[in-house]
Amino acid sequence: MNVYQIILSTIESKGGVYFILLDPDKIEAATIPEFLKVCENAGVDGFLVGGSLIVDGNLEASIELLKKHTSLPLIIFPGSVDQLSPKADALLYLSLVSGRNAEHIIGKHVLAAPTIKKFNLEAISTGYMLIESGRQTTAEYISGTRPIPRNKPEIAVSTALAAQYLGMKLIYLEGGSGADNHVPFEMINSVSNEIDIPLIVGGGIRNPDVARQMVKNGANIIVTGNYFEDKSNWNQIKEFASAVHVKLPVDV
Ligand code: 1GP
Repeated sequence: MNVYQIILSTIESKGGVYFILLDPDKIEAATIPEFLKVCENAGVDGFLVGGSLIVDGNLEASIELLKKHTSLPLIIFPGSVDQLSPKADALLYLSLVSGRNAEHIIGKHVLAAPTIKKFNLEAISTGYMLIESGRQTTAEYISGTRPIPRNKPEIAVSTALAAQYLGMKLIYLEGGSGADNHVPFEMINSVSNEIDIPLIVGGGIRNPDVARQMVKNGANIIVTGNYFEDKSNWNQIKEFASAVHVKLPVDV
């Protein structure tokens, strides 16, 4: 099974997929083995690795380290064309369909394509949509695009449908890392009611109840990042995973 098939079958069997996003700038090699063990025991389904801006971290070394300590899927969540590695299991091939900056819709993809081919990386085409979440986020600033207004679910629905009709395999509603406000439930509901491909939601999720509400409103994949950079929160990883796995009994 490739990673996309694993995602589809996990949605089917557990009712939702729970991914944790790891930022190579924040990865501490010393704590990774313990962190990954906690994640595996808690039922986390895989990891996204990458970020809009990597300052000090080395993506390749981070993936190598993570691979040593987990067999869960490792998926690159690229912030730029140099965030590619043959050691990852797949790549979210993000097209920033909420924006009107051609570089982030198709330009960077042309530059990355030969390397993806050479690495034989599974590229999962993803309609990536920034949703207004309070303050300007790194992804907005770096991409030079404006997010979809949070009170305009109809724009989000039309954008997601357009991405689906263009053949994309996932839709990602992104509030942005550390967002003040997560993507509104109403928008998740409206988008998921109209599309036929899996829906990922991330950004500013700091509470398992919010994650569950998102899944109940139609999100299929939930991503959290920042929250587990603080070790004192690790004891909640299981709660998050259980909240997303709506088809499994809560104590599993
Ligand atoms: C993934 O950018 C998010 O979609 C991660 O956001 O760090 O706020 O969880 P947080």
